[in-house]
Amino acid sequence: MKILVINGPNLNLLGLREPQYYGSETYADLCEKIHAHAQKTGVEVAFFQSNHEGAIVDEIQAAYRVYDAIVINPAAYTHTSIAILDAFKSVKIPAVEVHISDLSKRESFRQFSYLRDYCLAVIIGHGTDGYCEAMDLLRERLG
Ligand code: CA2
Repeated sequence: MKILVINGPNLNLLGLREPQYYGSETYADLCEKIHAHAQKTGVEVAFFQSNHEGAIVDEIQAAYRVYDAIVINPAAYTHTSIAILDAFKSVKIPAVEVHISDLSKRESFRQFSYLRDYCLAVIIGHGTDGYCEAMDLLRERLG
């Protein structure tokens, strides 16, 4: 099974600020953790991070017939992007949405997600472990 992990804007700076929400792991640590979990569970994994909405749309489109599933943390685009939702609706690749922080305890503008109804599941507030849980869920459902 081939899974693409997409991270949205500012997640390249993970570990540099707001440890109360995001912990102290860096983006490189996150990718290493996911890669190790993928190896242990026999999943092929690839990573994409961008600060640009269009680049994320391009990557989702390019994933068509290449990846079996996508794990995505759209970051701030969660709350704003119809374009990312439309890209998923076009390619119909199964996806799980992940958020590192517990959005239920944060600002009201973070309570809405354009993507959540498309996704098989949304994992919120489990820190970076949420990405591994998302991969397990996709393996169980689609594997
Ligand atoms: O909790 C999450 O994973 C979020 O998707 C993270 C986004 C935020 O806009 C969403 O509402 C919730 C923000 C990502 C910022 O990433 C950084 C984290 C630490 C240090 C620097 C950037």
